[in-house]
Amino acid sequence: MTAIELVQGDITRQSVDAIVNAANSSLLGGGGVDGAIHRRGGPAILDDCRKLRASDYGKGLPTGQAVATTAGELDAQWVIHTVGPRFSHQEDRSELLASCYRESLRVADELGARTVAFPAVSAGIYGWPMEDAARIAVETVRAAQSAVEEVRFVLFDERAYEAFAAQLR
Ligand code: AR6
Repeated sequence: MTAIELVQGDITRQSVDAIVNAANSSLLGGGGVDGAIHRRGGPAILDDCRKLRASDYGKGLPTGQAVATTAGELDAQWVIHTVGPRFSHQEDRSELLASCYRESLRVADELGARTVAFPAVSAGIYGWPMEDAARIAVETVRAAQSAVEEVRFVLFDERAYEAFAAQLR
């Protein structure tokens, strides 16, 4: 059974085994939580990402998948990069968003990570409505068969925190 914790704050300040990054498929950085993780984690993370692009992920990391790198100077052992879907009014991409959580936990299990921090994947620049993003995140983690002992959702602002808290009630 994976315990779920909620924290309002900055994911780059968390002390956990693995920090999940809401990346884009280039793996080469961006804004939002991705920018914050690379800034605080330092250049070792980008070095690892470049190596992944030069080896297994020449075309980038597909949406819904996850891959790990060093966490550099962050207080964690690994960053698990996942690529959320952009929200679409035309098409239901919920399954891809659920896949981000499932695949990140699968990678965490492979690594032996016991504590994992997640941001609200896709709920920023990728435009996913926060309530729905929170529902998918919580449902998927609850249903996951994972050896991870604690999933910590780290929500940047109060609105995001409240959306996740509502799902746990
Ligand atoms: N700690 C915790 N949450 C954060 C932090 C932080 N330091 N910074 C932002 N958030 P976003 P996406 C929240 O935009 O929607 C990047 O350019 C933020 O308020 O980071 O998946 C990537 O390279 C929001 O609730 O990720 C991609 O191109 C949540 O994290 C694209 O953005 C996710 O917002 C991915 O967009």
